Amino acid sequence: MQTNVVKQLNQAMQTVMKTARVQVIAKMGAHLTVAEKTSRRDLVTNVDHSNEDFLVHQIRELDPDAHILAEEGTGDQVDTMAGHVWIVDPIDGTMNFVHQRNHFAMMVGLYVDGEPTLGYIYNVMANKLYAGGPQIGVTLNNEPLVAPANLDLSAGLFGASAPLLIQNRFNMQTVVAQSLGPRIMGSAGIQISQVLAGELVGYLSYLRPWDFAAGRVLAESLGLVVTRVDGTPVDMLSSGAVLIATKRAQRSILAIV
Ligand code: 2AM
Ligand code: CA
Ligand code: CA
Ligand code: CA
Repeated sequence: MQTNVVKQLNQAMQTVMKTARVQVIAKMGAHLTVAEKTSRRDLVTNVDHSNEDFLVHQIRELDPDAHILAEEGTGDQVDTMAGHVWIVDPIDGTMNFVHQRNHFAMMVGLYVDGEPTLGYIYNVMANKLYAGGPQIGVTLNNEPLVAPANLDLSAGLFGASAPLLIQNRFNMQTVVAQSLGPRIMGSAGIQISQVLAGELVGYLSYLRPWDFAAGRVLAESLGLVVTRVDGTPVDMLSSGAVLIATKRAQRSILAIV
């Protein structure tokens, strides 16, 4: 896409995200309807649905011919990355949203013929909007975000996922032991944004496409690496363990997992 088109789309999407934030905060104050999806730890609320409806509708207005992959099913059946594909997670960290009314994010990523193009991670209650892409750079609340220092695993905090750490999948306890310590937030979006900000040297979790679509765009734009645990490339149509890290931390982590 031409850079000026990307810039226009970016401005429009930032406005959409800010509107969505205001709506979500308003609805969060009222009664939530909470349902279990696959287990008592896998929740969906009326606000996940209403925010997804809103985001999908707004994206259709901005980019009518695009395909949209959205977690709660409002979008399209997407089985190819050809053309424009938007990937939407309306509330990331639904468990936090329900039990803490805090520490959740909304995320949107745009891929054009499979190429990471635009990404948005909005930490709603902290009011931190990470936005941008490889052509236009990354901003935090409209200020340019500097690429994080290329710290090794031993020099930083590591973003863990509770199930992987408890079960020691991918040797995660050793990974954590070599870092300065584990941090667990319960929101992939927030933990990825902490890698973007240089607060974590890496994050490893089992993720679905909407959990890391936005984060991948933003991370790669900042010189961070996003791969499977064996170092192979990710693709946006499959689920699995994903590592987002500095280049140095990634090398150390791949040698452990
Ligand atoms: P979600 O809130 O959008 O479902 C911690 O639960 C993190 O892992 C959240 O970012 C959550 O996203 C994500 N996640 C992915 N798959 C999940 C699952 N099956 N159950 C709970 N959380 C899941
Ligand atoms: Ca979910
Ligand atoms: Ca999610
Ligand atoms: Ca979600």
